[in-house]
Amino acid sequence: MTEARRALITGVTGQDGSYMAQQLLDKGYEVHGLVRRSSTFNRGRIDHLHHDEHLPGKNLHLHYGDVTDAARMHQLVSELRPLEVYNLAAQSHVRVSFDEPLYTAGATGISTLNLLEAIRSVDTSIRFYQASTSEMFGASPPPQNEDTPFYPRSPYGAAKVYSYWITRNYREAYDMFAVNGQLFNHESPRRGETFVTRKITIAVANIVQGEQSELWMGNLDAVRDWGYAPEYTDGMWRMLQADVPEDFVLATGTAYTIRDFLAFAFEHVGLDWQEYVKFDAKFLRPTEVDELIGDASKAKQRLGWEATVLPPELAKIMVDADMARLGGAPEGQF
Ligand code: NAP
Ligand code: F7E
Repeated sequence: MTEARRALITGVTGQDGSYMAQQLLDKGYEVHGLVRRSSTFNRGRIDHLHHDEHLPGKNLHLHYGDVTDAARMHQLVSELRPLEVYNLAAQSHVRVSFDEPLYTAGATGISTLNLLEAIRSVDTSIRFYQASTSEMFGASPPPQNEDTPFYPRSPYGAAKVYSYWITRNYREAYDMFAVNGQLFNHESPRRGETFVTRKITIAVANIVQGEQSELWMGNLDAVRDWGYAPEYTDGMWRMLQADVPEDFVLATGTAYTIRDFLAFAFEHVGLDWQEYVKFDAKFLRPTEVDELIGDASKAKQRLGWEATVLPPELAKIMVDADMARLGGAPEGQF
């Protein structure tokens, strides 16, 4: 019997980490995930994958750790010797990064170096995926692709630019298979509840149930390119299977405003969003990213990757899941 391929995922408890773990397990990988110790359990998105690692066929193993802890990253890479590392951990909320810029610089920026240094000293053949983002393009006009200059508009975007360049530098300096996925917004029923799409779909479900009557929001004019998260984690995996290490944009190429997404979500249950949505300036950002529209033609050509779920359908998937949750459906279903 051949040995299972081993992968390490940081951020395994997050939206993308949970889909990545699920997909790698389905491919027969032995999956190791990094989890943060917290006083309450933070594993709702992976519980269905993890019930008991002593059971046969359960191949997900969790390890306590924090990506800001260089010694722990070195120890884990050295003990596990994974074939692939997916670095998905980050303080990922743009608005929050204005409140906690220094923390974000460490958790979203410098921490990437901890993993790259661990790989450099343990085994440079370990393949490394860095979760880069369209937020790095910021104010650069669309459509944005791999050649678009960076112009970050938040401490989060600036921290991710550092991670992008240090990943490229290690690829060039040490001949490592270290790549950046420059991913545009991707959403799902597992999306964090304070990101705009999920905030909207939870509100729709609550309103239908009579548990909410108003939805307070910020800038509704921003344009985003929203895709479906499980398709994007598949794209990450494809990047690490390529013959040569390269950076790729993943996006749908579609452009909708927050207003459009509100309309998709509310109309799905026969409601008019304008009757519920109110403005609260606390949801504005000191500097906004006005328009992100990705051009993923390189990923289509070289990886055979293409987004198929587009925002109108995505909104329906998310509203249906939040309605089912309120009706008592188990988390693992989504
Ligand atoms: P997410 O749901 O916010 O998940 C972030 C994960 O990182 C969680 O598992 C979190 O753990 C973990 N984490 C945070 N700080 C950590 C630390 N110091 N040490 C260890 N773990 C830590 O984010 P996501 O949407 O899945 O995104 C995954 C990655 O892609 C992130 O790096 C994000 O910045 C990037 N990205 C996301 C998008 C998008 O649209 N979703 C687009 C481009 C790039 P807890 O569960 O304990 O909080
Ligand atoms: O905001 C506007 C807000 O927080 C989208 C992260 O995954 O994608 C994400 O970053 C837009 C912004 O995502 C509210 O001003 C209006 O223009 O859902 P978001 P984001 O900032 O685009 C990128 C690619 C990442 O890498 C990040 O990790 O929606 N907006 N009203 C609002 N946003 C929020 N959160 N809440 C509101 O009430």
